[in-house]
Amino acid sequence: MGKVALITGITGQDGAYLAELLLEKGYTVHGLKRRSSLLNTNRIDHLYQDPHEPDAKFFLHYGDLTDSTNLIRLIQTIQPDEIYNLGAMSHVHVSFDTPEYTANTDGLGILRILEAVRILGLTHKTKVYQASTSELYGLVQETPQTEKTPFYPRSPYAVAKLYAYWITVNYREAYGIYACNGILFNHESPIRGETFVTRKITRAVARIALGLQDQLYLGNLNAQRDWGHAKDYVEAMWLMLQQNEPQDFVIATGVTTKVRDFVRLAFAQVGIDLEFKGENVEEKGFVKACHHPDFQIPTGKPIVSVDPRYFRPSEVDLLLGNPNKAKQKLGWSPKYNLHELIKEMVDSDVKEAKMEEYLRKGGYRNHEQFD
Ligand code: NDP
Ligand code: GDR
Repeated sequence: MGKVALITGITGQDGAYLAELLLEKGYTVHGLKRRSSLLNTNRIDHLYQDPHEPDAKFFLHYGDLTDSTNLIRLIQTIQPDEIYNLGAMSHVHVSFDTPEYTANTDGLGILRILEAVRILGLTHKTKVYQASTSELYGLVQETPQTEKTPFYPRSPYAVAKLYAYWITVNYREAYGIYACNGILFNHESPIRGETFVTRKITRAVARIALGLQDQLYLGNLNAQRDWGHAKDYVEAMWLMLQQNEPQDFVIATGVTTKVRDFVRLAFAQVGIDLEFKGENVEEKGFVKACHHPDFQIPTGKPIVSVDPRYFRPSEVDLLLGNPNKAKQKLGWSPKYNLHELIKEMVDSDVKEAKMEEYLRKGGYRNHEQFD
């Protein structure tokens, strides 16, 4: 009999990659999905299996991390061997606008899961993974950051995740639950949410190259992040739950890059050389040269501008992880480097933008024109 896993946040970037990985490994995968007025399963539609089929291994359940009774009932019915708690209000900037909701979901969500495991007498059966984050380091006390670096969260999101981190440690120590924190640094992919900076950039690169958009507006170009590929990172989550003892691990590439350099590298992918001029809010990126035969953007044209609305009330300036413990104990190391990641993201967004261009050329504007 294969193992049974429950994934919260299955409709998100990591949930989709993890579900794919676990299905490949022969797991039966159950996912927690929020009810929404529009379909929110785009990232996992390719994994759908008809639940009427006798050998179906993929199931979705309505639920929410703010609803304890729902979580208890589902965990009782599913009796999972492993729970991956990936569900969260995961946007740092948005957490300043929705701090209480973020605390409830991102802080208390894992408490509800751990309590359900305890109440249902599953402490020795069910292993739990908590999606912790490099945002815990915030105002960094040490570089590179390791499992031992002190935390100093800088957003309602990070403060909520700090509670989640420690309640996971506490339930491990108090009740012997196999519970781990993966302290994951930023990880991206072609299915990254469109409002995180990497995807916002790669989408804009594609749309600007094809003439579908004029400008890209960004916030702090000087922030530095340790960016990896989500596919590599979900593998680390799985490895953490396959050890003899539960432990917490930093997962990172060990390379940090400025947002401004990510922008340059992404535009270079479509043959556009960018030059930055100005200071802070005046800052603009100008086209220095365009080498790609298919994309003709005039030299001197400003295509990137800083808009202070994207500045955060308190910022995390520099993140750089040291993944040595994961390398040694899990045998994990990233397969993708930043250049491969950016290439995959830009190529995928160029494909999407070409589809949009094709529809526009064919006269398509929106559904209303067919009413
Ligand atoms: P996404 O934003 O792509 O996905 C978040 C998921 O959580 C979605 O499925 C979302 O559902 C779901 N969700 C949101 N609120 C609730 C709720 N109240 N109840 C149940 N589900 C909810 O995030 P990622 O996949 O990028 O990240 C996965 C986890 O890892 C998150 O916890 C994030 O904080 C953490 N993390 C991410 C890192 C990264 O770089 N990606 C780095 C470190 C940690 P819906 O689709 O309906 O919105
Ligand atoms: P982050 O990711 O806050 O690190 O959280 P994000 O991509 O949102 O920001 C990274 C850095 O880029 C700067 N930035 C901008 N960010 C956004 N979103 N939009 C912009 O226009 C923009 N311009 C500059 C930000 O200020 C920041 O410094 C992500 C999330 O996935 C979290 O859930 C996860 O825990 C952490 O990564 C690790």
